[in-house]
Amino acid sequence: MNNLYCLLFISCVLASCAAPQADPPEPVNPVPHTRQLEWQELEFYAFAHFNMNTFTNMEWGMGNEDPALFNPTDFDPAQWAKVCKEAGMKGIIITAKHHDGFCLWPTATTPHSVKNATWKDGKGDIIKEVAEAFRKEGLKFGIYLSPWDRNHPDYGKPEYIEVFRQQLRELLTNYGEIFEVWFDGANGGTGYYGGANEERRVDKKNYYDWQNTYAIIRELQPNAVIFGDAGPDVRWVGNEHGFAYETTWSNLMRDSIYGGMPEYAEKYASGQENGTHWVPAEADVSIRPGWYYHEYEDHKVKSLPQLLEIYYNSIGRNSSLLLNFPIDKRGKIHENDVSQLMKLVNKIKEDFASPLPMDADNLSASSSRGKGFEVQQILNEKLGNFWAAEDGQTSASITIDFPGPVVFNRFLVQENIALGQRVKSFDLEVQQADNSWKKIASGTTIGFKRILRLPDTEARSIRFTINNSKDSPTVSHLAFFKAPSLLLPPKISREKSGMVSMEASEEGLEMYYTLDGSDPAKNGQLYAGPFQVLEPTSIHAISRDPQAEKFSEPVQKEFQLAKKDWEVMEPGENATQVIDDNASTNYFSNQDRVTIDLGATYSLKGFTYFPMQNRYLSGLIQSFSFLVSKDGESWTEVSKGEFGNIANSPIEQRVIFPTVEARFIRLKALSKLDDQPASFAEIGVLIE
Ligand code: FUL
Repeated sequence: MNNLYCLLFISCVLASCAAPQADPPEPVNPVPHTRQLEWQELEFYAFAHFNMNTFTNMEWGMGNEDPALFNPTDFDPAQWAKVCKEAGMKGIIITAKHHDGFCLWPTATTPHSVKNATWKDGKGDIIKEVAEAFRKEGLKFGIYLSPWDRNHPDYGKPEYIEVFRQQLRELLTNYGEIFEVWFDGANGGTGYYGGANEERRVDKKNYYDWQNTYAIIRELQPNAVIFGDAGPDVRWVGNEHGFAYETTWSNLMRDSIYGGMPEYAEKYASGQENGTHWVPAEADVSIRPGWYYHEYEDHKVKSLPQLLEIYYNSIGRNSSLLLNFPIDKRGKIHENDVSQLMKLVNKIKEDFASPLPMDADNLSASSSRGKGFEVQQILNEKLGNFWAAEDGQTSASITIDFPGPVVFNRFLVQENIALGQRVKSFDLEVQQADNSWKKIASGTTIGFKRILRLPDTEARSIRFTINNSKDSPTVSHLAFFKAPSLLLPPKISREKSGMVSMEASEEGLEMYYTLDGSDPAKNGQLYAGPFQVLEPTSIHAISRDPQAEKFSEPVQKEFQLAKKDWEVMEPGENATQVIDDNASTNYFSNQDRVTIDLGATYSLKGFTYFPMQNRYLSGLIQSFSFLVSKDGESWTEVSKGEFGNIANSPIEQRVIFPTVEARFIRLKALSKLDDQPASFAEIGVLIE
């Protein structure tokens, strides 16, 4: 062979071995910005509500609180950082200023700050200490800055916008790298406003001139994502339960939205297939009912099953999870919160501990665009290594064969979102003994991550089919797991008569309870049927699987005075529903009030109002007057105030007042969130 032939031969061999890398698919717009991609990988991070409300036992302060009240006794940001690190959370966002206007850093813009707190004689700076503690653990730091300021005299006037921007500049300049800036949609309403004590509504769309505020953030912290209802980078999930949607697009019609628009949750929160901008969802939820610390919620920290629902319905549905800790009056994350958080984290670890082993040789796809995008790429967890179907294919399937039968109950799949969110619907099938395929699940959107919880399912082969995609689909990762089952605690409910029932989550479980606060696993009485509880009582209960000899985690339920002898003195068909001890039934009052005869005289020290729990809310009470009477004729007002944040978080409201003897009570709505008759799911009283 002469030299020329030899050269030709060698290059032919090389060309056939090293098939060229295929081109990646064209992106489907909108696509994420680099800062959004980095943020998406964080997935799970903490929210800390710690501010004036911590010391006044409020959810929304009015703005007239004395700064001296801010006085944590054992402020310990290193503990917060340690807890978050252990839980695998990637950072924290802290309420630098909430609606009451109190600033956690010594701002030059207002005296309403830590400068005038008792804490550290006014020389402290919470923001600095938290930022440093988190950085020390290698965690990220973000800020919540409430646009609404019920303290500032200029709120509602153009001058305030400059104050707000100055506060932002201080926070973005003096505390190192900020990963997220959080703007609340709740703003405008009654407040102190420097002593004016009036209502100040603002034009939420135009008042804040957001574009120029965003420009400050881009200039000072170019890597920070900005959170708001309308993004611009990350959007609100539309509820405070921590749940995204079965169909959750990261695409949003961003220009149709502004922060705090009333129809946001219903119309926009799940994103839109044809959304013009990339604005992924973030699910924010508190580990307790309230955002701020209230001692009476120490035993209302969310249970493991509740936290698992949140995890799977947020991170498992193309959203990040921002889990809130109401920092306590010491300045620490409360022990009960830490314990529940770790139960969640350990269970999630367990759920994903054993992926079904998938062998590269046993994977096949109906279409692959070529080298670099083979189906084997799904084994790799890196977003940038992905399988892609050929151009023009808007449906395709991946089949996974196993050497023998396998059992799974979790399915996880991710798209390479850097090229846009594409998949519109998919199915999951398993091959049966007769070789036919059986559909076991279907879904719509995937996005960054979609997780399905399934019953234990046996398979030899599994087929994942994308039925419809905006363009040729991509999958960056796909996996199956067998999560251990979770024994759930009993459900406890009480009727008006005071009869308490317990319900097990599965057949064959035993249930044990105590009425004296002691451990039901040790001292519990076996539940044999309904029993009566008339006085304020705390019930502790567990389920037990007698076969496996395993206990569930305990559950605690607080009951106030039973409503057995109560009567509603207001007209209306459904009036009794306000005292049936069932928060899913409602009473609507055309008189905007409810009057109740308790049947006997009690020493009352407070009342509770459970707002309606329906999907679409109406007649929710915003500000109230609470009156009592001994004879049902002459009435005394014992409390007047507002139910802060009731629109976004319709949880049970609890109001304490100086103890008073009374037999009759009346709750009157002074203002409501709409013009509908006032609604009441439940009313309760707290007695001495
Ligand atoms: C809401 C606020 O009004 C709550 O108080 C809380 O800060 C929550 C995260 O956002 O809109």
